[in-house]
Amino acid sequence: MINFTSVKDVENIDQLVLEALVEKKFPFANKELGRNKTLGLIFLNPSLRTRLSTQRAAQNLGMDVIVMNLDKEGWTIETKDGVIMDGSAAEHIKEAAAVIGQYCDIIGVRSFPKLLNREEDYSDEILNKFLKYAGVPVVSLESATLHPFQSLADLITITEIRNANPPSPSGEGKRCKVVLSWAPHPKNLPQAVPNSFSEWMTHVPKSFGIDFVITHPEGYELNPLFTSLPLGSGQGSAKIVYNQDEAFKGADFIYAKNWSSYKEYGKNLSQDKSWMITNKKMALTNNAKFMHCLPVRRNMVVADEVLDGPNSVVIQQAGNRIYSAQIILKKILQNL
Ligand code: AN0
Ligand code: CP
Repeated sequence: MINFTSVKDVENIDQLVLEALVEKKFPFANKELGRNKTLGLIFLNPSLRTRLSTQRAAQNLGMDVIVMNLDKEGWTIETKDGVIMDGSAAEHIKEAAAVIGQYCDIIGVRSFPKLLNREEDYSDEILNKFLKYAGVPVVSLESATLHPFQSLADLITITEIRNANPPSPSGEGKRCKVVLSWAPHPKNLPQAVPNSFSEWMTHVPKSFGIDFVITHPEGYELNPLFTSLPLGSGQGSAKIVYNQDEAFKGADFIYAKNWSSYKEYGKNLSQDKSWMITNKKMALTNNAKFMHCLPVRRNMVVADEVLDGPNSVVIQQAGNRIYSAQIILKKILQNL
C-alpha cells in the first residue's frame, strides 16, 4: 500500500480486518518497523480520536510523530493555482505539502468540507494536492468526502462482536443486518463519515453476510457514488429505507450519525427529534449493538439510556481506531 484515502486502496478487505485484529493482539510485535521513520499529522480541523489513536498506532510501530494544527499554527494557505497572492494567504499548498514531505516519511491530513459548494468540496482539493505535491505516502484523517480510518475501525468492531457471537448450528446469525441511521443535530455536519461507512459496507465481500440498510428522512440521500456499486461488480448496494422504525426491524447493528443534505448541499433540513435513537427504537431491533464514530451529542443524536446502556459499543469502536491506523501504517511502512 502507498496511500490510504478510501476503501479502494485496499486489496483484500477480509485479510486487512484479520491482520488488524492480530495487531490488536500483539501491538508491539513490529516495534522495529517504524524505527527512524516520522509520521506527520496535519490538522485543519479539530480532533480527539484521530489525533491520539493515530499517534498511538505510530508509537506502537516504533515511529516518531510530529503534529501540526496547520489552520491555527501555520501560515494561511492558498490552494488555487495561478492566483496573484495579494490577499491573506502567505504560502501556497504546493510548497507547504512539498516541504512537509521533506520532514516526514508518511503524512496524514484532516480537511473537512466547507459545506458551501458541493463541486468544490467533492473535489477534495486539500487531500488531492497533498497527494500530488508531498512526494511521500499520504493517509486521510477525514477528508471532505471520506473517513476511511473510521470505517475500517467500524468494520473491525463489527467483526469482533460477530466473532464473539458465532452463528448457531441452525445457521441463525449467519447474516447480519447493519443499519446506518441519520439522527438530528443542531449543526450542519459533513457527509464524510456516512459516505465512508457506506462505501466500506458496500465493498465488503459477500462472504461477510452483511445486509446494509441506510435510513434517513427524504432529502438526506447520500451521493450514490458511495451507496451503490455498479451492477455485476459482485458486491452490494445499500438499501435505502425512509421509515426508521421499519429499517430498525431485525437489525444487529445500529450506526447513528448526523449529516447535512447532499441534495440541498450542506443544509440541515430537519431537526426531527423523533429520529433520535432511544431505547424504544432499539427495542425494534434484534438486540442490536449501538455504534457512533464520536463525538456525539447526548439526547440529541442518542438518548443517555442507549449510550450508557449495555449494547453501546462506542468506546470499543473508538479503541479500535488504534488498530485501524496501525495496520495501514504497517502496510505503508513495509513498502517504503
Ligand atoms: C465531524 C463529522 O461529522 O464529520 C467529525 C466526526 C468524526 N463531526 C463533527 O463535526 C461533530
Ligand atoms: N471519530 C473521529 O474521527 O473523532 P475525532 O474527530 O475526534 O478525531
